[in-house]
Amino acid sequence: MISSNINNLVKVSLIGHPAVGKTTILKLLSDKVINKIYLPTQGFDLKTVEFDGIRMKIWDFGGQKAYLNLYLKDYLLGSDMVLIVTDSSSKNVFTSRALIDIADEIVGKDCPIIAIANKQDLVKKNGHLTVKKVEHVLDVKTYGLIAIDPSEKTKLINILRSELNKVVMRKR
Ligand SMILES: Nc1nc2c(ncn2[C@@H]2O[C@H](COP(=O)(O)OP(=O)(O)OP(=O)(O)O)[C@@H](O)[C@H]2O)c(=O)[nH]1
Ligand SMILES: [Mg+2]
Repeated sequence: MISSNINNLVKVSLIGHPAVGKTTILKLLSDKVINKIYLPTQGFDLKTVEFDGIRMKIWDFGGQKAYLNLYLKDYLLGSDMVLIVTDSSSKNVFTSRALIDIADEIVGKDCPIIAIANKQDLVKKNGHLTVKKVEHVLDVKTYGLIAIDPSEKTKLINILRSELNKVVMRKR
């Protein structure tokens, strides 16, 4: 566990194709009520969240092709952790695999790339993939999430906490 008097600042980058739930994940961390209206992120958004003495700057990058093609490298440089978000539909999971390969080349081996299999509420309803299947396709550590459900906030914080503890220990 990290001592609270250490001023740890980490850059966490959220990437993924449009409408997979990146901005909703940011809302889950910082808003009391989660607005479900889809407003595509233009460029990027940035929020600072703090727990356990770790200050996380969370960068939420718009998933539209124009942003990914032109700015992904600039955006990802300096990341301490990348969260690749998928909506768990098979089409999106398969196209996300390529995004992981691109990110991997940009950030290097000291920056973990973790996947979020979001929209797990749609597994039964719409035939979306289970966490296990998403992890099998993406071949990176994968956590399931329902970002529109405020009760999942603790789960998300625990995911970030356990992954970031490893990052901060390594940075020391
Ligand atoms: N059913 C379901 N819908 C979700 C979930 N998470 C997000 N959504 C919805 O998916 C839509 C898109 O969410 P956003 O968070 O705006 O998507 P984004 O990845 O930021 O999209 P861009 O900014 O275009 O890259 C919104 O209508 C959300 O309410 C989830 O876990 N389950
Ligand atoms: Mg967004």
